[in-house]
Amino acid sequence: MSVLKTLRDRHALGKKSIAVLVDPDKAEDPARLMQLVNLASENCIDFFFVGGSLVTTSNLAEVVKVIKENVTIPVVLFPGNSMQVEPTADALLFLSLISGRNPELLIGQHVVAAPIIRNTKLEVIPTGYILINSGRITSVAYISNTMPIPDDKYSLAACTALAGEMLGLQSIYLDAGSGAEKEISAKMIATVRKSVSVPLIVGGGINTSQKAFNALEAGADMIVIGNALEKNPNLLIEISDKVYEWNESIEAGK
Ligand code: 1GP
Repeated sequence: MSVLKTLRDRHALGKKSIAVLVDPDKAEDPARLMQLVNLASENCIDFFFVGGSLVTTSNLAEVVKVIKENVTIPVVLFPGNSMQVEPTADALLFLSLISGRNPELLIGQHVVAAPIIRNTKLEVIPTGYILINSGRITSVAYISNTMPIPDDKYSLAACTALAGEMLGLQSIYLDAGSGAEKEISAKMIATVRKSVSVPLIVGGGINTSQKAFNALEAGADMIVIGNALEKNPNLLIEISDKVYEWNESIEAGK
């Protein structure tokens, strides 16, 4: 099943999805990784995202292998650069960092990665990646050498997303950056949501079930949770309950 088709179908119905982000650098303890994989499976999490802005280990393939050997949840690569192409995953967010003006991350890395990706079976999901300021310099802002969009410049973010959609990008990922102090505001999510019709992914700093719910209610089709689960894996149970209730209410209203 295509990841993008799943997202589009759910978007059309108003249904929501959850992705658990695994940073290969933080997944070196096999027991903890298995705990997270099992928890995700028990709570019907929709996708695993795997990647990071800076991956210093060679653990990427191993993380994908552990997930794929144990559960059927699709694994979507969330690469920080062209080196993070792992053919055993299911799909890859082909990210263009459209909030920035670094040509390497708008098209440069893509040129390098494209012929490698073509020789895999990875589903390629062209995605407009938009960084929103979260109150401090995140790893992704630093590594990407780009300036995030100020968190009160709603129209700037909306026009950036719209331009991305007009360029043919098939989803938009609004990110405050991993471990962000401030999650992306409901107003920012709602404004961007109104500007595009493609699926909207939102992540960065979502560390309570209320924040997750707020993002979904504001218009996120999928929320991405990473950092918070390192401290409190059980948060996933609360968040998946919220998403389950949301999706059930859609079913009931049919
Ligand atoms: C980061 O959106 C992801 O790119 C997830 O962020 O680790 O803060 O949940 P967190």
